Amino acid sequence: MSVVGIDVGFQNCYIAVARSGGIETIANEYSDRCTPACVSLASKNRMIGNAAKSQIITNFKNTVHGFKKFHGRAFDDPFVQAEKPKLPYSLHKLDNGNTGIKVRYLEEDKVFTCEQITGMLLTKLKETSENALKKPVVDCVISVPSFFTDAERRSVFDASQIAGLNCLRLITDTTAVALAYGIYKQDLPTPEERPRNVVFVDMGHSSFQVAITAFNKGKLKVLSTAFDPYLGGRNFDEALVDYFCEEFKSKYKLNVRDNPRAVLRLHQECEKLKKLMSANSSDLPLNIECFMNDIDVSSRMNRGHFEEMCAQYLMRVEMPLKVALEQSKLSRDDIYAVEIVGGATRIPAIKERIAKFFGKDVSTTLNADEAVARGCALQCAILSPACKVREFSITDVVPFPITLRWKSPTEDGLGECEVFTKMHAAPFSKVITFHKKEPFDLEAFYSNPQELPYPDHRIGCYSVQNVVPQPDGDSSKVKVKVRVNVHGIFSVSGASLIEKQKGDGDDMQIDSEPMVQNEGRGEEQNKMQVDPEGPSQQDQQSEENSSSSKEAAAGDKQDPAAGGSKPKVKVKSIELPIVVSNVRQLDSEVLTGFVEYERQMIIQDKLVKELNDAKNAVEEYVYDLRDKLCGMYEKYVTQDDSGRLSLMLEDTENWLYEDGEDQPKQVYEEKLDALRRLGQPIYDRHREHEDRPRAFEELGKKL
Ligand code: ATP
Ligand code: K
Ligand code: MG
Repeated sequence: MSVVGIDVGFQNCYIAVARSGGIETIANEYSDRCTPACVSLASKNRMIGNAAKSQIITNFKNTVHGFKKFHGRAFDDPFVQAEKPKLPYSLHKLDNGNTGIKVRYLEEDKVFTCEQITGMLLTKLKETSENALKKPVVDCVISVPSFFTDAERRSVFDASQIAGLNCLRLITDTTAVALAYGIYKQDLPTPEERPRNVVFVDMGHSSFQVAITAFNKGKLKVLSTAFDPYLGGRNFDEALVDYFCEEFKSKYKLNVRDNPRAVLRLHQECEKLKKLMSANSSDLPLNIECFMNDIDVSSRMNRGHFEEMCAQYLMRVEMPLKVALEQSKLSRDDIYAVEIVGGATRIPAIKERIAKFFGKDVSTTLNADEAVARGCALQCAILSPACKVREFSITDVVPFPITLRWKSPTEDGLGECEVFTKMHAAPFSKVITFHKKEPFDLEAFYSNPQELPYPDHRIGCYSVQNVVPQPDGDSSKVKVKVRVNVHGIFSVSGASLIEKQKGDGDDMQIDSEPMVQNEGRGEEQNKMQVDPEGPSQQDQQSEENSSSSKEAAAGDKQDPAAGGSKPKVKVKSIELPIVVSNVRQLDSEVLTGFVEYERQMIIQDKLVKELNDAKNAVEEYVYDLRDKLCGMYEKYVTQDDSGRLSLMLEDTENWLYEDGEDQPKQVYEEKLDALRRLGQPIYDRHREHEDRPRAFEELGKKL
């Protein structure tokens, strides 16, 4: 069982693994712990991560980056439409209306879904972790932004499946950070004491997230989350790019925007400049040689000017902090520390604004780049039965309230109820009881479309089938279980028809059960009862722990709304089928097809790699032997042989650049064998000569 945590960033991905007792962030084959979220498609293979990033400018039409926010989004989505003109690659409307990415791959025009592109990235991250752990990796935990809606989360989850991963949890970025912060803290207040409240702020390349979390020994509870999904480091890069585009227009008469390559280069330089300005407040140069039309461009920028230019973005830092604090119902004095992570929090003006709002210095206890991945790995360790970690319970929140609306064809039982309020604890299950004589439909949607950073507030439709009246013609009691699961995804997860009980009269009531995770082995349930229509949505906790029979528990439970006076009745419950529709997720056949296609692409990449390795081996041998023929092998080969061999090496070298440029692997292997047959005797003679004195020496010692 693998224990792997993956932070899939808009720009940068990190992997942490559990190894030899600790959590470690691991490096890829470039000795880089950061793997760029970048995929480049080519005529024979794909390049992913660092190799893809180096193609951004040369192969810009087929090098995909900045795709994280296309997850679960329609092509016509206003966000997608706003991004489209800024992208060097093409977007394409898929048959189902989703956003596709159009590239040239294997000499063909090809449209990939966002799930497939992220699937490719995850394949790379999976391989990197397999190389580090030296065993297959399947189980993992992946981070998502707190503001991701159901559609986006499902899409990321599908991507993980395409890559052959078993994602145990999609965890919120800031929750992962909170876990990485809290789990090692020895001095947290006991459960009876007042919790320690810590603010976590993460500004990455594309978004800004805030979470306020309460810690006690062995547990963390997220009190509130808030965000600006469209504020991140890239806004600051773009401000610089805009500025220099204008400047170069007047200074050099260059229309930079017309030249995608130039824009991409300018972007890279502006990002470097931005980072330099974080450490340096003096005037800094920007120079790009042969920028466009053979013109070298240069300019200058300083922090003060940069901050002026970015005032509109800096202004937006405060709002999510304010919202998070209000939602948490804490005051500034209740805050123990403000921990910042994410690359863009290194911008001094951002740090200052955060510190100013909370009236205290920000802390950088955690590694700003790796904390999310480390938290993911810790969560994965907690969820893995095979892994021993300190017990730590995590309670997250529902970022957007969810409402359920119900209707039946003939009965007039139309109604709705907010089943998950804003900042409700998650994961969480609730049981809702209906009284129905016929099948009925449930529609789930986010309660407040205007606050949703997503254009469609609908979550899905669920038809509860096979509902029939009781033998005496009365309504049947139908219990429907709804939940926000460990991934933060809503579902109607079950329905059952309960035999009639005397005294039922209410239209609907909700019983709720929070799920208390226990190292991932089954879900222990604390029964709670909530009356949704009651004035106070009070959670009455009855200390009943049952990890096994939910059905019996549900049946045995007294009707909370009907007063406690009725006798308990043993009842029978019948599972009802639910037909799910309008949920934004890949069809299972489509997903299966993508899984298979990803496997083929992996094989193709492997073949290309083996071919390249075989070709490189020939080239290396040529250079190596040529060097040695005039060096250490000189004494062990006749002049004639050496001359003949040199000629052959030269022929081979030329061949590699001409006819031998593009040959099957076997041809290179045969070529290498032929060369080795000639080189080996020389090598052997040299070796023998080297070994002889040593053998004598050994013999001498013994005598
Ligand atoms: P997201 O969280 O939005 O998905 P991400 O996780 O890929 O994105 P990070 O890796 O946290 O983002 O941060 C990347 C951003 O931080 C980039 O915009 C980068 O330019 C910026 N950044 C990194 N170092 C610095 C620095 N020293 N000064 C200013 N900005 C920086
Ligand atoms: K990241
Ligand atoms: Mg991030």
